[in-house]
Amino acid sequence: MVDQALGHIDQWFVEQSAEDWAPFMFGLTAEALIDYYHYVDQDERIVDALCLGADAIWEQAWIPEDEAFFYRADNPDAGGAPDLNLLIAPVYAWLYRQTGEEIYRDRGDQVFAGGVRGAWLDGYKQFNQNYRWSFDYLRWRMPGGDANLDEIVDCTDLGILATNYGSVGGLKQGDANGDGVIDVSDLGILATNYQGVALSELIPEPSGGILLITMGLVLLGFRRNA
Ligand SMILES: [Ca+2]
Ligand SMILES: [Ca+2]
Repeated sequence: MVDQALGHIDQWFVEQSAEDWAPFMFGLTAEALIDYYHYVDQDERIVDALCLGADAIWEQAWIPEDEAFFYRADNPDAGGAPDLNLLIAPVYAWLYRQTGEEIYRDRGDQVFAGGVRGAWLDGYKQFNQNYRWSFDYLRWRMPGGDANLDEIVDCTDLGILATNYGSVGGLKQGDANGDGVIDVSDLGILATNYQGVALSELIPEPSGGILLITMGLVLLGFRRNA
């Protein structure tokens, strides 16, 4: 089944032997492959194929003025279909977490925003299409501070942030807010999301979380500015 799903992506975007592909078909295929990656086997072909497909639908099917992809490749002039954006946005958020490439984060944000703004939700089908997978978009997009992408914000991430503190870098270097610099703002975000619980809820003083994390940096041997 995995080989068949990867074969579909190949037929759509490499061999280009199937003219009736659609961005939502890629989204559904990607969802199945991501589930396989998480629950069965971390097959690296999946990340490569989804990067290829996400790049291809962005280049061939994204209509900026509609904030949506077209519906089907055999009728590309029908305009954007924002009802389907939220079947596709999670792919970009997942690729951002896997690769650290900010272009996937930024494209995913545009796809998600276009879906939220433009989707018609009155029909059962359209409503379900919008909400069946889009919560994973938020889950993969939001937890700042998870530098090693294991979906937990913990001391490993703190160590990565400490190593890169004061440097330029991306998600995988500890840049939690996406401004390209690893600094105290990222430390605050990491503290807020630490182990999925805001440290401020565990420690009485308002600044206790930051204080504890700062002590952690010292313990980890952070000496860059010393
Ligand atoms: Ca982590
Ligand atoms: Ca930052």
